[in-house]
Amino acid sequence: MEVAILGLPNSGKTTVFNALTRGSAEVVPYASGASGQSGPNVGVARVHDPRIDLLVSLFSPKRTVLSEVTYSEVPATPEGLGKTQSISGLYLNSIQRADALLVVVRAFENESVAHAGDGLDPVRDAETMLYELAFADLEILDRRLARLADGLKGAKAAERDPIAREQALIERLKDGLESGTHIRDQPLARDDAHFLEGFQLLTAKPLMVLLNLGEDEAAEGAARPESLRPLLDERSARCAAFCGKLEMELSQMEPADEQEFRASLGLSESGLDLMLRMTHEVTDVITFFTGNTNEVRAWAVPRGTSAVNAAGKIHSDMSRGFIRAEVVAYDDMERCGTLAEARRQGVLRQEGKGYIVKDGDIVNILFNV
Ligand SMILES: Nc1nc2c(ncn2[C@@H]2O[C@H](COP(=O)(O)OP(=O)(O)OP(=O)(O)O)[C@@H](O)[C@H]2O)c(=O)[nH]1
Ligand SMILES: [Mg+2]
Repeated sequence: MEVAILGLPNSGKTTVFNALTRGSAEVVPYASGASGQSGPNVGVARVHDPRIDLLVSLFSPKRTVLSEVTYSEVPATPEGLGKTQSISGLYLNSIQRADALLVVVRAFENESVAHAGDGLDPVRDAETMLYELAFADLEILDRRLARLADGLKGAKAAERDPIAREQALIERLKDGLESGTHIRDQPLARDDAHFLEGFQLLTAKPLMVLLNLGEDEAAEGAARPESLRPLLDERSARCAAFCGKLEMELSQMEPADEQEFRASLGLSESGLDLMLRMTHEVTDVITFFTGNTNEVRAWAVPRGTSAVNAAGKIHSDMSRGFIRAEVVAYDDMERCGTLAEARRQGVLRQEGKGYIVKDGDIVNILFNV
């Protein structure tokens, strides 16, 4: 799972990136118009799903492996942003690869850090970024239209129909984008949606917006996304708020100190946990678990994944030689306490290839190669 972090210059992208990855990428306020960063920052966050503790107590494994989310910070080019040229070339590719987008919006006052626009205005900045994403897609679609027009020139009669259909689809998507409707929010037939996946359009991706609050507002986190409601309500984007700078400092402390400090500030959930939860929600990912005395592990897969595909995620041999899956729901396992008891109570189920894995399932794949 990969999330691209983007936003206007000095919105706090690197700060948030560090908070999420416990990283130490250089945080530099740009003043002269040149971002200090030369390429994307890439780092990994581990998803601390508390349910894994139950498996650890069941199996006492040699090691415990959590699922991961990769965050990459996409640098902004100050001269381009807001002028529809920002997302292009090299950076476009790294955003296109991502499974979801996280737009960081500046909501902190800091006189020593230059503003991308004219003074502090999170709603304006969020809107700018939404337009930037739409413009990037318009460019992708225009390039495709030009290719289709070329293709039409030499096309035989039988080839004309599909080309014309695609042209009509793209024109319709463009109309929507031009009036500010992201592709994610445009009605699409299932076939069309599937066809469009190959284009890796930015506004088709799940979107999260993070208000980067000032230190003095950190405790108001939960209430602040309200200000973005009018902008995001009809846009199926998720919004959260925290103070990136504080979260970055907290993430670099020893866990015990971090907890104590967090409590003293009146902060509950960490910024990292909040973002990971939101990332799983917008990408519609579920977590299943595997366990034995060697390793306990959490796996993130798209909702709707079948048992045989889940097995393939663990190892290709397991899907090739799949016999069946033994499955216990997390709640049943918690209640029963041991696998033997789960078996006795009949909640350890035998499932076939087509079983749709549920969030929290504890899965043991039986296979033969
Ligand atoms: N007071 C305050 N300052 C912050 C906060 N978040 C970021 N900053 C400061 O803003 C400046 C820019 O932060 P970065 O995280 O480098 O911003 P960026 O979006 O990565 O910037 P570019 O990559 O240069 O576009 C730094 O000096 C940060 O310390 C915050 O929550 N509060
Ligand atoms: Mg940066």
